[in-house]
Amino acid sequence: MAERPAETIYVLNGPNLNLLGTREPQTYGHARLADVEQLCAQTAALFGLKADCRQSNREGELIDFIHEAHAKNAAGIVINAGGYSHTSIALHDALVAVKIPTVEVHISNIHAREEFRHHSFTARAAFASLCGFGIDGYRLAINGLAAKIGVKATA
Ligand code: CA2
Repeated sequence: MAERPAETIYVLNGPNLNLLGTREPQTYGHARLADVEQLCAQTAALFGLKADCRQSNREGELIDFIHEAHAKNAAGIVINAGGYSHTSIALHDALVAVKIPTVEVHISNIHAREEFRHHSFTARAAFASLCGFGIDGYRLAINGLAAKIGVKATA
């Protein structure tokens, strides 16, 4: 019998996250963005899902990725919008508009940092939000997303 094609989750990383592992290791750790993307691909595969990982330093491009996720019928979104989390009503609106189950991730514990990081617009558009687990937050987010959409581990 023919297998169904793997469903895709979009993993979106925002501004400056391309610098992961190269600066501020005391806050963001030593792992690089490529490590995050590998972790996401491996975790998604445990559920028979595909992780389509994107990073952009531009707000509009992140919005385009969200629209693309909708157009391609993505099963879910994991988003770390970086600094835009705290400022972008436009990203919030895009996530609300597409109605795709979304988990917000922050590598650092934003609530233990400066006050301006305590509020997140993207968190309001997500069904769950994780912060402070380092890059393991992405693995936890995909596990939670799979549970939310009713996808069980295949292995
Ligand atoms: O903790 C997170 O994941 C953040 O989303 C990271 C954002 C920050 O603005 C948020 O408040 C919390 C910043 C990403 C900056 O990434 C860098 C990584 C390495 C070196 C320099 C910046």
